[in-house]
Amino acid sequence: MKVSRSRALFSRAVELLPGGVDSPVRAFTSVGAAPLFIKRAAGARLEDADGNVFIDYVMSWGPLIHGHAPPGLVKALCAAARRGTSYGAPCHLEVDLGERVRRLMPSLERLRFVSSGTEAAMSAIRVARAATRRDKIIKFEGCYHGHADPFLVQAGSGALTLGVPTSPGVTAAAAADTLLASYNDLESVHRVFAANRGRIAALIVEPIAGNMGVVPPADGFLPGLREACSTHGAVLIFDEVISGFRAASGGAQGLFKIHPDLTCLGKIIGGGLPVGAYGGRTDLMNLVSPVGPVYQAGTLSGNPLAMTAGLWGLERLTPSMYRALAALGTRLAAGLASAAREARVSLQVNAFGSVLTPFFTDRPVRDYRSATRADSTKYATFFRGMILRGVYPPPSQFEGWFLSAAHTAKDVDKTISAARAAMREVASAG
Ligand code: HOZ
Repeated sequence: MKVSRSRALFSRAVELLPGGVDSPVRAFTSVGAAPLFIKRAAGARLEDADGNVFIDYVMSWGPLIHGHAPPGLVKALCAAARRGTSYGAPCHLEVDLGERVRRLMPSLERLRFVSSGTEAAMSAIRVARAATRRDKIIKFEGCYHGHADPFLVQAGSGALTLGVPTSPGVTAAAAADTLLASYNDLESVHRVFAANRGRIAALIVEPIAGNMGVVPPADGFLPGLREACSTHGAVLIFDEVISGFRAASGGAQGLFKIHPDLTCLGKIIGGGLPVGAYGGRTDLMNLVSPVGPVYQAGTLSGNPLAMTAGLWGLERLTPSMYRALAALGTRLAAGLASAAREARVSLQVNAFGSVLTPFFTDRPVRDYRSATRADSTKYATFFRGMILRGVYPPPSQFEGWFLSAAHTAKDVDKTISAARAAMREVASAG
């Protein structure tokens, strides 16, 4: 495989950007490779600077449920750009997209658009603290809610991948206000509430964990969280940055029929452009400036291009599309599992609709501890084997693989053939 152009770009990039990248997992550090620089993408395919073409399973980490650069979206964006790229003033697109989000997720009675999931989560926490006049929050080990200080304590995603789940630079005071519980373990939640009576402002959770790899909620876990928050007067925040409009058109909250007090959204509501949103109960959201005193603002919030892309994408979510995506997810999960069995490699595939993670471990993965038992070295060998065969999986054991409406059964079957060969390499590497 030719990589000279990517290598040359990477040499320039490392002299400029920390690690040569603008977001850590992309550096391929944990998979023992150098990053490929992408030149273009269309449908389910990525093409790198050297002209290598890959079936993409990163899909910009989730938002591209319709695939890369669908022609209709590109047309809508060009038309929107001709009308201006940023106003710093309200526009009808924010209202249109907001109404559509609320129709799909009625718990968002009021919402505010921001530019990333990180902003959404840190703003939601601020609102919860203001509403309850309490400081502490509960988060789960291995869940990731962006990179604001309160969340970089036992965090998932890149922080977990690179072995710094608790980041230096987070003050002791910020870390002390973040209390940890174990995902899928209601007892651990009850213990934290009991030990901190009257001091917990909010509990934030990925209702389907996606940042320690995919870990679905156990039966009763989400209803148990709802009940615990109501009992203790804490705000229940669902971080649906990954699960929102992925798990189902109403997100995980629609699927599991749980009504959170606040929800964080990102990625997919911008259809591949930078967007986030937080929203929920009217009484809570009315604390946000200018109605209330909780300050939060942003020049690019409600940006017309991002709103256009979000609307285009959400308007095209149909039940038949979710059925087709789930069928592809099942096909891929089964194919990866059987490739591993044939090569006698231990593998657990956790899947949820169109998102999945193959964990290199022989035991079920249901929380942070079991996720981190997975063998990242084996994943790295597998990853490199897949890249060499024209498949681009996430460059980390602890992330989700994302399918899109642009992937076909043929793409999935090609991926499974590549996985058979890559699994044999994993087996022979020992
Ligand atoms: N933290 C993101 C995945 N969960 C990765 C972001 C990126 O590198 O683009």
